[in-house]
Amino acid sequence: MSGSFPEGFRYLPEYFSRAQQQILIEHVSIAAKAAPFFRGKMPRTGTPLSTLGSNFGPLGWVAAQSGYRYCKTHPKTGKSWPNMPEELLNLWQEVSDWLDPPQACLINWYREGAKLGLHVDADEEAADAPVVSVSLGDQALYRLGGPARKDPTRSFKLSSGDVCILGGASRRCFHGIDRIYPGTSTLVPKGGRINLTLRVVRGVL
Ligand code: MD6
Ligand code: FE
Repeated sequence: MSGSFPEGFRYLPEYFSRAQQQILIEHVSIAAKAAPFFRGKMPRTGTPLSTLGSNFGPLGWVAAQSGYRYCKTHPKTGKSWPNMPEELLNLWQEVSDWLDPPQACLINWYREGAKLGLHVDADEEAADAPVVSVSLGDQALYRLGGPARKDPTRSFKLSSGDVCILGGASRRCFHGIDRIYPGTSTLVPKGGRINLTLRVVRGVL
């Protein structure tokens, strides 16, 4: 790694112990029974995403051909998303500087070959609230750039238990996952990598 991180970006390697990671994965496994992983689609083109998604919390992020949006219910079951685990609410309190709790936690599952193109998280009305991200399972190659797509990027590996925070100016920086490294962790029962992203979506009414 070289150069500096954008203002407001924080990387906390090995934030969670193996035992804590196991508790988080157990929450994901239980949630996936009530709110099964589903494959989202790209807006307009309808191209399937290479990741599978589900959510915890009052709102869930859904990728559909009609657009990206936050929904109170699972698109297939029509039921509310499983409750946000206490451990994730605690994480938010510990590492974010934001008073309101997160409303959504996207659960993204990367199996072999899955990736996530360079993007900015821009579907939240609360555009200044930080996004807190937890990596579980296989290692991933993370790419972080600047506010313009053409800005130079830097790449580094994220490992199970790592936490990163996109706050301040970094909240509007491009980032993505170029690849995962299959078989580098035994944490996820069916293999792969799970990423949890905690977000405040909108002001509380
Ligand atoms: C991932 N992360 O780690 C993808 N977004 O699988 C993200 O897209 C992300 O790490 C917003 C804030 C932090 C992130
Ligand atoms: Fe993102």
